[in-house]
Amino acid sequence: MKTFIEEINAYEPDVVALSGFLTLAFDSMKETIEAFDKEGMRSKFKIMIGGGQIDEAVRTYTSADAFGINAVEAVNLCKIWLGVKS
Ligand code: B12
Repeated sequence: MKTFIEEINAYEPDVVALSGFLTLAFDSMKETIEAFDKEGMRSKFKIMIGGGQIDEAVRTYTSADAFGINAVEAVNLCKIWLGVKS
């Protein structure tokens, strides 16, 4: 979590993507996003999540902005968020 916050402060990304393959990852994704909130940085970037076990219910649970099922969707979400998709 600390590493995420340090790297986000260093790189100031438009999008942060979290990948989780185990159901165990749901809680750490939620806690990571809550930590962004506590740091006052949550509104500075969009958050997408993905991985085999991730669906809309997990997106709601973690408060991510979106989830994607594969790398193509990840790129499409970035294009929409950055306004480069027609
Ligand atoms: C390889 C693998 C491992 C390897 C991992 C090697 C490594 N260094 O990464 C090893 C052998 C270490 C492993 C260990 C374990 N594994 Co394992 N593993 C897998 C396996 C076979 C493939 C996962 C993988 O890498 N896929 C390749 C990626 C590229 O494909 P993908 O997951 O489909 O990802 C795509 C999408 O999900 C999406 N996506 C992924 N991330 C993101 C992110 C964003 C933002 C977006 C938009 C999209 C996106 O895009 C990708 C490309 O299309 C899966 C089964 C499966 N078929 O998924 C089980 C699986 C993930 N493992 C599982 C389990 C249980 C474990 C262990 C707990 C087993 C144990 N008892 O020790 C440990 C946990 C280790 C740990 N601490 O994390 C379970 C998880 C079940 C669950 N409910 O949580 C699975 C689902 C197998 C199963 N059916 O039971 N595992």
